[in-house]
Amino acid sequence: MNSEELFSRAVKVIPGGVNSPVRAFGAVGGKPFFVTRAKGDRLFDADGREYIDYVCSWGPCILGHAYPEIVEAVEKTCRDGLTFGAPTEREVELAELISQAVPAAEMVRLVNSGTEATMSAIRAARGFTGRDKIIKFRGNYHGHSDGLLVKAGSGCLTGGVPDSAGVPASFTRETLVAEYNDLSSVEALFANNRGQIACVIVEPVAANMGVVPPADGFLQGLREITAREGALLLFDEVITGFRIAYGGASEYFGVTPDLFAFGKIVGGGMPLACYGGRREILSCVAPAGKVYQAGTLSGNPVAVAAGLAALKALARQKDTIYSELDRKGARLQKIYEECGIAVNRVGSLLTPFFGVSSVRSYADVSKCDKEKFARYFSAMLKEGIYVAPSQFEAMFVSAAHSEEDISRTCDAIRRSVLN
Ligand code: KE4
Repeated sequence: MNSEELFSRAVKVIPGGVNSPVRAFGAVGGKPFFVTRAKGDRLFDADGREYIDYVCSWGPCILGHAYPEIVEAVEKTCRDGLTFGAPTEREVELAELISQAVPAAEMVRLVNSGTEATMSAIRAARGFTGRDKIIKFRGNYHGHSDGLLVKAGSGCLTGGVPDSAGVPASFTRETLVAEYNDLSSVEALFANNRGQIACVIVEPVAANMGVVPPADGFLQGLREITAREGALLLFDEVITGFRIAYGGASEYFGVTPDLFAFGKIVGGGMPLACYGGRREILSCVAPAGKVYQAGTLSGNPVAVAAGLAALKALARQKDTIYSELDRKGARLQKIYEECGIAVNRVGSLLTPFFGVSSVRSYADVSKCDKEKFARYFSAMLKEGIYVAPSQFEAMFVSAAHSEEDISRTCDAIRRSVLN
């Protein structure tokens, strides 16, 4: 079956025909292609087309698709059983590896998705502080748990519903919203909710309203304000973790939060994420403490094997791979700039913004020309280049993107931004 036929079949049995809204091409028109396989930086669809892929499954595939060491680890592990629901040595090894990469993550708990990781980290923050309120930032996306579907980014922003139906007002009453890169908005919320805020959750590099880097001093400011107020700082590193540096954003920016959420890369492409942080906080999590959190497949051997293989490969290459990714990202950024397109980049994460001259905040993002983006997206797809089907997402460069493919992409960008 071709993609059109598969989509007609899918919409009859899956909401919107997809298992995650942002895949549906809703913001760019047309219907999604269906993938048959992927290898390196290439995706192949059911219509016989091949694309250079800059979605990389929304971040996990930093080493490229079907990375041999990860595939071999998964194949080998499967043969000894898929899941036990009992502890295994390799879960301990992965937790130790994450903690070695990010020393401030003294303890970690493995879960199955970024949503679970942020939701659970917030519960730990509330359990540890005894406080109920949290602060998030407009345009940041932290997964789809009820309390975080407030002025959210990513697919919520793409679909024009930054909140969500089905979430009772009482579930979001404790969620306060600040403005990204605006410390005064954070100070004001603390002033009006003194002693009630358990944590501030932030994407250390916003990537779900397009890429918006933290302004100088923003993250350090959050660190100082939360420490002063007795609140915890939670870095949602589901995208930035092991992406912008082997030690993630806390290494890259030199700011240490109390709690972390990791996902995507940490699972090597399999459903695995984790939350972690200071030992005294994580010691509140059951069964060590009274903050309950659980999961049938948490730490399952196959996903852990993929995560271990991915992190070991990154650890082995960490002195070269991140500078290489940064250089490739810079090549793409340069072309957008030469074409007069605003572009933000941190390492191998970047977003071109259409219809605006610069983007430093959610307010800037909200002025983007989404129709111009949609025309650019379609033109790139015709060139065989697949970028995220939304102005409010990131481009991800992987180690598998060859110089030749980057050059081909640059040529495609020059032609596609003229639409
Ligand atoms: P998951 O539950 O999708 O594994 O992770 C949620 C999440 C948490 N935190 C951040 C910073 C995230 O970016 C995400 C998920 N990212 C989106 C893309 N921007 C996933 C793609 C999708 O929703 O299909």
